[in-house]
Amino acid sequence: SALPALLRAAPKAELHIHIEGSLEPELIFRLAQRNGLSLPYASVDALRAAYAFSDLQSFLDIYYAGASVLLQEQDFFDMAWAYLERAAADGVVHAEIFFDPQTHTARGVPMGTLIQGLRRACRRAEAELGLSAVLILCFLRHLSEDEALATLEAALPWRADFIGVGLDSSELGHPPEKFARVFARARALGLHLVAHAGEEGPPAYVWSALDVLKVQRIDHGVRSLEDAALVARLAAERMPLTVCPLSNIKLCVFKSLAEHNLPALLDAGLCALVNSDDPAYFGGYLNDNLEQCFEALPALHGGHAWQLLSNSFEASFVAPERKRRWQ
Ligand code: ES4
Ligand code: ZN
Repeated sequence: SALPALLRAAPKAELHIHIEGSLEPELIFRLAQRNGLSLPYASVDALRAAYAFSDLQSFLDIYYAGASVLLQEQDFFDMAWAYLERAAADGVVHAEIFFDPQTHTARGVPMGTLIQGLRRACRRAEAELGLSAVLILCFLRHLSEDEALATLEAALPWRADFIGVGLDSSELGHPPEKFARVFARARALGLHLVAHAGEEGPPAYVWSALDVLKVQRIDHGVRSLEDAALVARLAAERMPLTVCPLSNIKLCVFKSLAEHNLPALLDAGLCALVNSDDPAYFGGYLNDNLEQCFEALPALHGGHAWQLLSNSFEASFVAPERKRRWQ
């Protein structure tokens, strides 16, 4: 059944979206042309045909290649603005947007160029779309902690332009504790803390994200259900899990949406919410994720829908009084 019009239009918060993962093939080609770059794909369709992934790493390889067309401030603005317009159409009234500075600074793009382009799109969304949008700086976990520390220091002139830090990229072999010092530094700076954990990695990575990094949300976290003591802790602390159903299917975390554990996460009393992760690569934006879940998972009912939307605001980093108005 189609997503009820009410749910489609209902206000919601999106808290797990990589802005580089919102770069649609059409925009990749347009930016490549604008910047005089040639792509190893003949057409938009040829590029999209390459979006067949077997795991997280096979996706990341093509995701970093796609992001390589971003050079000028305007490129970052155009990417973020396209996402924000699509999010607003899905009823998103608040977005906490991940960006990966190291992907761009490694190609010689100055930190200020990328942050200022993203910031301009966020400000325009507030003014023209009634959508509050804030930024979360993510460290690439396949790189060293020293590189993460240098990235945080390089971003400090724009400290007012991001509300927190996160941890993404290749999870297996790069446990949260590898980034203990940089998260402690971010915490001392008053930044919010989140980390990807329990997407491909084991429950132990969720434990160390909580205990060593002291994160306030877990991104993905779907493998937490393998560990009953962890589930009890997550429920007791109302620790949010930013679940990304279509992402999990495209990256083969679950075989099909019908086998996704979203109903079990909610029924365990966890503060789970639905997000799009990398919508240009995984086949849909926020309402597509919700719609396909409700279609494939008969265990989900109206109460779950309400819970997911309520959780999205509860888990956000907006001020408590604004949260109460939404919930
Ligand atoms: C990501 Cl799905 C996912 N997992 C980890 N890191 C990422 N970066 C962008 N998408
Ligand atoms: Zn993600």
